[in-house]
Amino acid sequence: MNGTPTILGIPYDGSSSFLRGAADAPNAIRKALRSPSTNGWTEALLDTSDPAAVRDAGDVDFEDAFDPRAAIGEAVSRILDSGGSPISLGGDHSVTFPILRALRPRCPQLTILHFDAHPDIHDTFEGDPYSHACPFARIMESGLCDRLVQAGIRTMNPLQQRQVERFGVEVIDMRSWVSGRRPIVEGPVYVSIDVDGLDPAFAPGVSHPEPGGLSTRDIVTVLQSLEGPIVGADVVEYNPARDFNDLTAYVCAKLVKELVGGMMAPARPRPHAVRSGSD
Ligand SMILES: [Mn+2]
Repeated sequence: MNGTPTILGIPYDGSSSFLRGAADAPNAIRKALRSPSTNGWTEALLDTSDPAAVRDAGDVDFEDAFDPRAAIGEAVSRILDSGGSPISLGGDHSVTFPILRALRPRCPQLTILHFDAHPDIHDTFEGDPYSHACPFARIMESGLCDRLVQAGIRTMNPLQQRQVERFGVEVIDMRSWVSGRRPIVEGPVYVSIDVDGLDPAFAPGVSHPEPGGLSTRDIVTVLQSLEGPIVGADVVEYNPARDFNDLTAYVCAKLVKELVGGMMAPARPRPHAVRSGSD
């Protein structure tokens, strides 16, 4: 399954545990994507500004939504029904569970590649099983993927470590990242990027800054190495109220562009398999 890359704004931060603000991210990221300070081309020379190649489904409407997670699932299902693949702009990380609930029936084989400072796999957090600290517990207990690979983790605690072991999650924490371990993913993949997986030096505009993290280039390199297909993606937890000079908005836009590019050209050789012309 590989559809037309389709942007979906999810202006929802009602499950954030510390600060609100992520609901303002979708339009801030769109603005950076369209900014004349840069262009719409990926590094592999694919034009993400071509409206024939990339759609924008607008934002999930929460005004009349009785259940925000149902509204998110319905919006994702509409994209899938129309032959699209969703690239969701969060919103807090709680949105990933309803996205996957809508996506999984169409993807019998699925790996989730998850970049984050936090494992987000608490069974419940402050009494809320749908908190942004819990989406991967809900995803794993509902069988919404075959593999969950987490990278950038640097806030593990004993409670979440037990959950990781219970669900068989593959965790590449920052210590093992620095020693050279990288995600190895084959086949259909959903990419969930919590912007706080990046070091705050690269992405300061987040609610939970956690030093000692990934660089923008670290993530871009992994995205460009995915064989795909990329069946869906989200970029979550950007908080414009915490940003400086839109720096983090541009990081989000860069990641979105490379994700769109990955969807446009799913059958790419891994960079290490490309031989140089001088051989
Ligand atoms: Mn996080």
